[in-house]
Amino acid sequence: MFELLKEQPADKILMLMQAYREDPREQKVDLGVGVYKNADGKTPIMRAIKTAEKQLWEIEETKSYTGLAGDVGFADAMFGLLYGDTIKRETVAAAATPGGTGAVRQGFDMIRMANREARVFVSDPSWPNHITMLKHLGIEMVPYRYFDSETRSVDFEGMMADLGTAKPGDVVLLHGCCHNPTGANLTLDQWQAVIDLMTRNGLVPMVDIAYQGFGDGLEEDAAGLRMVVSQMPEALVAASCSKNFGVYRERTGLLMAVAQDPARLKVNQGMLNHLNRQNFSFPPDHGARLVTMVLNDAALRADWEEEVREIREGVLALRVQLADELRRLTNSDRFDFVKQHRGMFSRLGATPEQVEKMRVDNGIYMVGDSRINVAGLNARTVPVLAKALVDAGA
Ligand code: PLP
Ligand code: TYF
Repeated sequence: MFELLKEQPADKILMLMQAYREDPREQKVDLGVGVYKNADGKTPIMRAIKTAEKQLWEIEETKSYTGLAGDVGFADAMFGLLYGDTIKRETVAAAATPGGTGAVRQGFDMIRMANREARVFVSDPSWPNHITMLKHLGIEMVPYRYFDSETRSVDFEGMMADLGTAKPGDVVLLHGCCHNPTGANLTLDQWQAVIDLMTRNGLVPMVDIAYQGFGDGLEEDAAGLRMVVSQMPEALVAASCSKNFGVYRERTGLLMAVAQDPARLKVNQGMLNHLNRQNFSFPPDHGARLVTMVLNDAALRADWEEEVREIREGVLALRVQLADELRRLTNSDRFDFVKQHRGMFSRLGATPEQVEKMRVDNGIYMVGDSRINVAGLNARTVPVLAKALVDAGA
């Protein structure tokens, strides 16, 4: 049987991680995989998570199975974080999943079960796993223009034109905030225009939110999502806790089906439970429990919000430093977009050859499309990157 299998292409981002590890140079700089790193290059366990973990060790009495959808308390706590008081809890069916990836994957599964004809419109570019998972499931993917490589901001006209070709029942996949890989995001007016278009044409939104709190703030980063779920009759929402709670390896995420009509709740919840059961039965619980404890305890929550703020402001400061350094070196404002971008990533607009040159000459590792993880920089390496970019001719 195995001889029938073909080799699968590797994940480019994960391959880059491996190449970085194998590089013996001391001055190497890792701007690859989207993992937050502090100025020392470490990905620490967040303070509130560590405290919750100690508490959990004391109070946890069983490791028996949770429910198929995970602990309802996790969904309740995440509901508050994501939606505030913009929608009613009884409009949201939710199931814990292994990470945001699990949520996205099962969201796609649910689309396919509901409507075999539905196509999924995906931003060009997007997180590569969006595309590979759709392909894996045999769902037709339609790219929509998103990034203007000249201005390095959103090509909103192109986006609207492409979404205008979607048929009723097609799904529009949107990044909730901190677009991966570009760092370019919609304004609230643009969110509204997309919502109006989706409403007019009977399209179904799916929002993938993996970086809440890393852009402009916990509330600010959820604003577009909140507009979608409060105005549209239905939405799928995939949330990841990996980055904003720093629980990457615990695999903590949540898939939600939001429906204005509360009569949908029972069927939607049953469908989410069903999908969990088909794929892995019970979702992982440890990370979800820590997140729930942090969100529900006033002191832990305040400390967590403070640490998310420190992370966000640290990344923003690096953006400003990088843009300013590039302004100085190039005598132009053409890299100012770095300051406008939000979240962990920016697509710099260097060619694959220039990216390769920076890797070979300077030991700087970024994704081949010139996406950098800004959090991989520190005050010392910002000028190194800026100079390398200019030397490479970017
Ligand atoms: N969606 C986007 C856009 C992402 O960048 C990520 C990356 O980590 C995820 C989803 C899923 O993250 P995880 O499965 O680690 O929670
Ligand atoms: O885009 C990133 O770097 C993060 C982490 O298969 C990641 O989203 C990368 C690749 C992957 C899963 C997560």
